[in-house]
Amino acid sequence: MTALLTSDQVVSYRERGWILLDGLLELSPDALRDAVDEVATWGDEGEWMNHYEMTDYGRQLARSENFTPFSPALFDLLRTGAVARVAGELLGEAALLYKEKINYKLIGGAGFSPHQDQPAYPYVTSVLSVMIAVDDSTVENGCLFVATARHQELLAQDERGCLAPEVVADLEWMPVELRAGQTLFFHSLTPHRSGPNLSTKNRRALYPTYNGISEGDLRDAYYATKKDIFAHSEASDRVQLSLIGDFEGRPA
Ligand SMILES: O=C(O)CCC(=O)C(=O)O
Repeated sequence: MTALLTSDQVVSYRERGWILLDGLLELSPDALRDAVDEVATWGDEGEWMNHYEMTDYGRQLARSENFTPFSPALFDLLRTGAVARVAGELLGEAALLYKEKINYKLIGGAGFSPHQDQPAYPYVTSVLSVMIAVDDSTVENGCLFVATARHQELLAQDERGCLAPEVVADLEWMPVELRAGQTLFFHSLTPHRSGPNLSTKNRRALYPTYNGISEGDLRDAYYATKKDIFAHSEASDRVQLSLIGDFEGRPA
């Protein structure tokens, strides 16, 4: 199979810790929006997981995850399509889907504290995060900010598993705006954060995470662990979406 990335693109990713790609998806932006809108209508009775947040506009859906077994369009997009192939080229071996989520960030939705993803991913070391923009993602509606070329090590953390304040102050943060249908691949140690959605439109994004095939198929183990931890977690001032406390949303 011919490579989808040039060797310059792979080198750039390895140096910078992220790469933005255009024109990769098999689905048009409209078809992508339809598939994500459908997941949002499923309700809470099922094997997928939905999480809610309180906003100034009321209780809103913040995240859905574990949906690819029930959405043929998103299964193909995330498991068998070009996104997984590029993830494999960046990991240096075939990529398996470790987990998948939709961050809805509807109008008034909260942002994410500065963090690295790796501490939220038990079991895997060779792992890659991806953001697929469902809506245009801008500074106003809460796009990602990243720190370039800072993915060589796990940086100091606070008690939530996010980056320690002195680390955050030391990093150079750069906004990465995406148009709907564009794809951002970033290393699991690339520091990133995002603000709230202060615009008048929703900012939905899909986030598949891949691990290298040499570490095995760990998706079921990840969701079993997550459901168990969430079933026993205590109430907090923030909604728990992840195995670290990166989400700044209020409990609903
Ligand atoms: O969707 C966003 O704004 C940021 C998401 C993020 O950093 C995460 O889910 O780990």
